[in-house]
Amino acid sequence: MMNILNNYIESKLQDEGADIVGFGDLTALPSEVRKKFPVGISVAVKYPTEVIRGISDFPTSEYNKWYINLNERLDNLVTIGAEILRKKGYNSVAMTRSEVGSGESEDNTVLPHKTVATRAGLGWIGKSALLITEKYGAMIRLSSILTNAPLETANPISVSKCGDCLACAKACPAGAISGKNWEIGLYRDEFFDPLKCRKTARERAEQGFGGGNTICGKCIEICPYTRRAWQYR
Ligand code: B12
Ligand code: SF4
Ligand code: SF4
Repeated sequence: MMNILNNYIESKLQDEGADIVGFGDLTALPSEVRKKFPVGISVAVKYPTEVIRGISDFPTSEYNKWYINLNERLDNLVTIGAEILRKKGYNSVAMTRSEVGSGESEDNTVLPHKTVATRAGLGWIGKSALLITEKYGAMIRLSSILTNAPLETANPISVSKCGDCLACAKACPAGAISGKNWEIGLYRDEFFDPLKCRKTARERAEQGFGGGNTICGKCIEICPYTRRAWQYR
């Protein structure tokens, strides 16, 4: 049973265009990475199915447009959510792209959106290093809100449901995905190579639509959880 504030925030964010909203207990994480806030709200918006189907061979300009569009929508959504909470008298920070900043390198953030998402029960980290949701597979983009509001939190997800699947590892044109299963405590670089991915994603964006962005997305398109979602939506 969700409390009234959860329902209120969830429906407000859905009205504004969020496709999945979840509430996570962040207290297992060091206080400084979560800016001392106990709760993280994970917000996901989904790509249209045809846009993801369209990147089977190469990333397209349509995919690039949606990448830009969804990032803007997410920044707006979390800004609105944080504002609503502040009006209710709670502290909150919208983790927009400018607020997130970077961590010790350009491949790291202090509190990745995917960490908030697993805490909020949205999904698990796939062998691809992407968040995989039951509802839309990997064809989503994510953002987060940090708050001290008394929200009810979900059971975190700490176990992968990838099983024996190796579809993303086989399809990745960079060979960036080792095929090792994620579990809590397994650092990204132990199963995924961000440098290989970045280099190849740049090249493929160049080949696909003339470049200017680091996007590829084959690991989103090939995932059976993404493809399963195509059948229903
Ligand atoms: C840096 C970055 C990159 C780098 C590095 C990739 C990476 N996986 O880190 C590069 C340029 C290579 C890249 C590429 C891509 N990216 Co990128 N990227 C980011 C960014 C900005 C930061 C990620 C980060 O901090 N990584 C640091 C490492 C340590 O953490 P992590 O990879 O997030 O995941 C670990 C933690 O979440 C941890 N974890 C999970 N739960 C828990 C719980 C606890 C308690 C703990 C301790 C840890 C823990 O487990 C994971 C594995 O170790 C995020 C946006 C953001 N602000 O979060 C987007 C993001 C991860 N990217 C995204 C996407 C879609 C892509 C691309 C497909 C690009 C494209 N659009 O075509 C590719 C796919 C690469 C891939 N297979 O992962 C999406 C992922 C959506 C999803 N379904 O998961 C994000 C979330 C952007 C967004 N706003 O939606 N990206
Ligand atoms: S975005 Fe492309 S290069 Fe990067 S991991 Fe996914 S499939 Fe591989
Ligand atoms: S393609 Fe298979 S192994 Fe890769 S993330 Fe999806 S389910 Fe997991």
